[in-house]
Amino acid sequence: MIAGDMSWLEKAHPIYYTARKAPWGGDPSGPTLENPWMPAIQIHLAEVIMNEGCFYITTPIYYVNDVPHIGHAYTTCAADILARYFRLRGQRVLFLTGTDEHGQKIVKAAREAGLTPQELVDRVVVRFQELWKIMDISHDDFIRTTEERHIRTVQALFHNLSERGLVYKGEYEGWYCVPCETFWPENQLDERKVCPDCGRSLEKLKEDSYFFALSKFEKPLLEFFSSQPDFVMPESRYNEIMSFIQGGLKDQSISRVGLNWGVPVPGDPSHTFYVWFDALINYLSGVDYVDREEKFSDFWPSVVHLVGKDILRFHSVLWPGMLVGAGIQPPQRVFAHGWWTIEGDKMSKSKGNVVDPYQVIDTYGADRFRYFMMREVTFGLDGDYSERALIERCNADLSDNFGNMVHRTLKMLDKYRGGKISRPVSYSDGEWESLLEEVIGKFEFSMNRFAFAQALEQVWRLAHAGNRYIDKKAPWKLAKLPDKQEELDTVLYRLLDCSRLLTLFVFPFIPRAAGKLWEMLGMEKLLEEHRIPEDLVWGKIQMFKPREAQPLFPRILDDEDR
Ligand code: ME8
Repeated sequence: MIAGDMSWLEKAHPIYYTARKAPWGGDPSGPTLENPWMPAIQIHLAEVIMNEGCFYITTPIYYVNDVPHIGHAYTTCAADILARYFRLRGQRVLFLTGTDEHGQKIVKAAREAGLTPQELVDRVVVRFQELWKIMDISHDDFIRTTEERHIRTVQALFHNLSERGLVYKGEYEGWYCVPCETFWPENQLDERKVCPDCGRSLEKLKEDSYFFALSKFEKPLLEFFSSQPDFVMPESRYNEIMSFIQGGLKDQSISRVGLNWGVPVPGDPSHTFYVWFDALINYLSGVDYVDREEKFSDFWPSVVHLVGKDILRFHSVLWPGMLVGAGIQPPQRVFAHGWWTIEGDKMSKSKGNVVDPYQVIDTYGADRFRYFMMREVTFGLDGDYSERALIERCNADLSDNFGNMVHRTLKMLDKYRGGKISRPVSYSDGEWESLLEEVIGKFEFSMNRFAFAQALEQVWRLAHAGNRYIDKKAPWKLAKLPDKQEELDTVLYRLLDCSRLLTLFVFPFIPRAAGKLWEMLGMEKLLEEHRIPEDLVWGKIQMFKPREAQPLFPRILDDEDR
């Protein structure tokens, strides 16, 4: 396939533009990030398309010049939630994360630490891998760019592009930011010649380089963008990238000389690949592009990349350009999330305000950390991190609403029924049924758009309803009245059933607490073996034999409470 030929497009993205109503019957014309229930044609475009039930989700591969921070934890947590969610839906999921281990930045950090680059990356990679363990991240694979399988893939892709006449040797002159590993064109700089991203001084470099003919892909990429309005999400980012491409694309330098910490260019070992060319290809290494046709053809068509907004351009311009050039279809979606500031300030080492995920988890637990990041901020917008906000959010939602409802339910079951209860004969209830139906519709819709905060808002409507129901029905009063025993059974069973449904909904977000709750509910099958939406129906607990109820999220006392 050559640039200009768009036949792959139709094959890769079958037409799914048929107008369709929102699942709960609302008007589907125009959701915004802030208000996803508003109208838009995007609604039906925003569904994740599965290829044969496969879903491939990736995080950026993180630089190992330093230890992980909240930004890394954020993207990885979001990817984990999607992976768990789609697994619950019975899909085959491939969830890839990893580390970006080449380039000048690593060499510099190693030098400063008195280590070789290999020693440095071997040490720091462990910090990432351990963090994912304690955060309950369920990735299927972890890729390091120093691995042989990756090096082979980079070289294969280069070979592929060369064969198609899309690579040439020239001379590169530009302003380079070492910490950001980015070249800046003169026209984007002012006279100070500092990096527009990080503000640090740039170095002027002039050297031989291989180039990828990205400029040839201006038109194909614009056509692709027009045909895929949800290729880049959120919408504001899509527009930003579209106008960037409309501004014209330049060929991209893809190799460096004099830097041996990188993947060698085949046939010209004085060159190593530019770290971004190298890094992006990790997503192909993760599906064994070179060796395993089947894995690639199963998973690649449904690949979704989650990235921070700062690296969106690489993922939505250079990367699809490289792929189209090599005859590979572009990803299904690139979603750019916002940045965390810390108590209103930009997070930086020099300010000493970098949030250490290890510390947060140590103090509050992985579930609270995960929950806070996903609920506090609409995915796609910037957010502010503070311990106070985390405490308030977790106390309100996890302790006072969810935890309270479930705990009260289990305690009452124990007290009034010795922990055992059967499904009542007459159980159907229109109000509960329509509430659940609406929650499922909006939850699934939000999850498809990666609107995690909105998905959780929906789930909590069930917990609220449960709490209100307890207050209204006052089981402690029913317990005292002999003619109300049947009603008490129904109330308790409803609450128990509601706790089961809540557990299924929240499992992707707070897997540890959900697992514990599942056991407390006495459910026989493992949580992971249940399926949504099939099991999201009332009345699926047959006979309840509970374990002892433990509070899931004891309130955190903050300074004001003490
Ligand atoms: O960019 N808030 O790696 P990286 C939210 N190796 N996200 C943040 C953040 C913040 N304050 N700070 C950083 C790289 N991030 C490349 C990726 S992929 C082929 C190569 C996010 O370790 C940032 O937006 O610098 C990015 O998505 C991620 O951390 C990786 O950062």
